[in-house]
Order: sequence, then C-alpha cells, then structure tokens
Amino acid sequence: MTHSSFNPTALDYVAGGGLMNRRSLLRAAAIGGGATFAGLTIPKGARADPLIPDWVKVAGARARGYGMPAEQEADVQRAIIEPYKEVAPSFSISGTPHQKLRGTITPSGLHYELHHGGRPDVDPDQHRLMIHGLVDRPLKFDLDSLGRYPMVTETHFLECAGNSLFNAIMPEPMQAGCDVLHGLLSNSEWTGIPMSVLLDEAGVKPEGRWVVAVGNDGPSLARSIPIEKLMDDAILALYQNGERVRPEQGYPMRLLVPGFEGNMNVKWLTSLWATDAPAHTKDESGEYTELLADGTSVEFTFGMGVKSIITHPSSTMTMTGNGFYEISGLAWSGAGPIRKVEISADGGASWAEAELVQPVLSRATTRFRLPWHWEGAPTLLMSRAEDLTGAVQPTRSDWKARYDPSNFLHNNAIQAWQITAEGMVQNVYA
Ligand SMILES: Nc1nc2c(c(=O)[nH]1)N[C@H]1C(S)=C(S)[C@@H](COP(=O)(O)O)O[C@H]1N2
Ligand SMILES: [Mo]
Repeated sequence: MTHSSFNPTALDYVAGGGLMNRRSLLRAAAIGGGATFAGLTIPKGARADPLIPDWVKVAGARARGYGMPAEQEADVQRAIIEPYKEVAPSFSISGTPHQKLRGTITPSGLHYELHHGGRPDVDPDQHRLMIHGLVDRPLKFDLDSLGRYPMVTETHFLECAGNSLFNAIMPEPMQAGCDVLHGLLSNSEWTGIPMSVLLDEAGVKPEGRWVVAVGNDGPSLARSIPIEKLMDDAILALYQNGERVRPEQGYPMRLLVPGFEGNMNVKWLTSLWATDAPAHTKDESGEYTELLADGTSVEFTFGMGVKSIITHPSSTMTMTGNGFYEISGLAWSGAGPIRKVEISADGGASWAEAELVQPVLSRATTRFRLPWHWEGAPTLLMSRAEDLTGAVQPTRSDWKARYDPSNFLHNNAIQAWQITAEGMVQNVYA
C-alpha cells in the first residue's frame, strides 16, 4: 500500500516532534511529485473503475419527518458518567464524545447532561416563569407569551465547574476518552430573549443587586446571580441549535449566563427573585465552592477559566501509522474570545501556534488545527490556550498548587497526551 508519500521539507517544521507551519497544509498539494496525505494513489496505466454499489440499483428511502444520524454511527453516544450512583442515584451525568466530533457546534442529542435530580418531565402548558422580589411589577409568563418577545441568537459553550474532575483528583491518570475526561463541555447556538428586556419590564428596584434563579425540578436548583451579568448578556434560552431547547437542557426554558460556570445556567427556569444580597443557597454555599490550599474556600467562582483540549488525536485512540496528521482540538474561555492556541509535541520544550478556525466567537468554543508529521516515535502532545484578556492555561502542577488536594472544581490545566511508539494515545500528567 502506498500511503502518505507526502514529504515535508525542513522549512515546514516550526517546533520539535514534527509540528509544522500552520500554513503547510495549504501548500502540501503543491509540493508536487504526486504527493498525497493519505489517499491511495492509483498506479499509472491502471484502470480507475467507477464503483457501482448495490444501493444505487434500488430506489432510495422516502423522506422522513425528523432525520437521524446514519445507522452506522450508532456508537456516537454520550458517555454515561455515574461516580455518585450509589449515594445519589438521581445525580445523573453524561459527557459529550469530543473524540468523535469535529467542528464546534455540539449536536443537540450529544450535549452533555448534568441533572441534580434527574431530568424532569416538564409540561410546557403548565410551566410558568415568575419575576418577583425587589421589582416594581411582579410578572408571570407562560411559553406562549414569551414567544412574542424579541429574540437574539448567540453561540456559547456551557461547561460544568466539575469538568475534568478525574484529572484533578485521581492519583494516576485515568485511561478514558475525551467524553469521560472532558465531556462536561458543549457548545450550542442558543436563541432566546435578552434577560435585560424581561427584567426591565418588571422594573428591578435599585436595591435589587442580585437575582436568585430557581429551576422547576425536584432539587429546586437555585443560584444567586449579580444583576450586572443578567443585564449585560444573559439570555432566557428557548431554542437550542434552531429547535426548542431539549428536555435534557431545560425544556421549555433555561437561563444562559455566557461564560459562567454551568451550574448557574439554571434549567427548567421557573423563578427569578430579585434580592439585595446573594441567598447562599445549598447549590452555592455547600456545592460549587472551592477549597484552597490555605484552608479557606471561595464561594463564587463565576467565570470559567481559559482552557483547551486536543481532540484528535486523544486518549483511547490509536494512530494509523506514521506520517501526516492534522492535530485538532477545542479552546474556550469564560472571559472572552480565544487569542492564541499553542501546541507542543515534545513535552513543552518547544511550541507552535495553531490556526484558529474562524469565526472566533466570545464565550464559545474555537476549533484549532495544526499539521503534524508523526515520525512513529514516542511523543508528548499538549495544547495551551490564551484568551483576549491575556490569561493562559496553567500546567497541572501549578493548578493543583492553588487548591486543597480534594478540590475538583474549575480544573483548566493543560492536558497532555502520550503517544507510544506503537501509536497508542494515553492520558498522562505532565
Ligand atoms: N434546574 C436545574 N438546573 C441546572 C442543573 C440541575 O440539575 N437543575 N444542573 C446544573 C449544572 S451543575 C450544570 S453543569 C448545567 C448543565 O447543563 P446541561 O445539562 O444542559 O448540559 O445545568 C445546571 N442547571
Ligand atoms: Mo455542573
């Protein structure tokens, strides 16, 4: 089999371990000599027979009301992650299989799930949203009345503060895929009503500095949110990737506070209670506080840190021989757009800047990519993201040093993948 006869020149290399200039990919076809990345060349003089498979000889299937992925893709599923199954059976989690996806939008059926009391079966006709407390006009809405309000459409990531928890607390790196290790991150196009429109209509009093958002599920998940954030860019999301918000994501409505920890994005939203101070609910005083190395704890870590993961290749994958690959991954930050992603293929000794796939949106995932020539030798791959505020991803040891060893929240440390000489991709701490 002639495979990957593409031979990069010395000029194409920009860092150790075979990392190439991010523009090399575009030039590769022009390198000449009949070079290919991985396509099989048909020998000169051989017949290139057109394929006439069976399916072209029969009538195709009829149109259908709601399309589904190809049957052969049935194994592209969320990973069910149940570390608390024994103690808290209703605490239900699934992770997005990033290693099986490309692009940036998470298909709605693969958006991660985190339910503190399972997924409630909300009746949209009975569901109401109330805005009350320190307001001039307490208001009540049903789904129909909300449909008349002006709506915006924005792409944003959601990330659970507990994402990447196994890498935070396991003494040895867990050998699992990106779905289990980093799957509590997803990215969707959300459409809904700017929160400022609804809060202005209710007329929040000057003393109303905080709003407690409450969900219509068993645990009545409740979070205190500063009024500034709600007035700035929060959305009452009614649609997800063009269709109604999925039951898993809070049907028929959820709060979206872009860039803030997943937990604050209250699903099945039923109450917005304007107050003069945070309520210190169980969800923010007990859960979702971080214990620091000095024994104190932080209660309100709203924004998600700058972070990136290489999804291709990533742990549990196997390389299909040495030669050309494109390294690809996702970067995001709760503070704003990604400015730069660097990749190292020699354990951090040298770094090369990846291409950011446009558009680079604020508080959304950005895909990055970089051509790479894997020599078939052991390689340590890492990615390091920087956002527009200049914040850079920490190493795992720097990140760990800040916290008590038990803390698993807000882990945005650099992920390292070890590629063995045999081409196995493994999770390692570096
Ligand atoms: N009402 C309610 N809202 C909720 C939750 C919940 O259990 N109940 N889980 C929170 C947590 S911890 C996260 S990380 C996100 C998860 O959103 P998703 O399931 O749509 O991915 O929703 C948050 N909002
Ligand atoms: Mo979460």
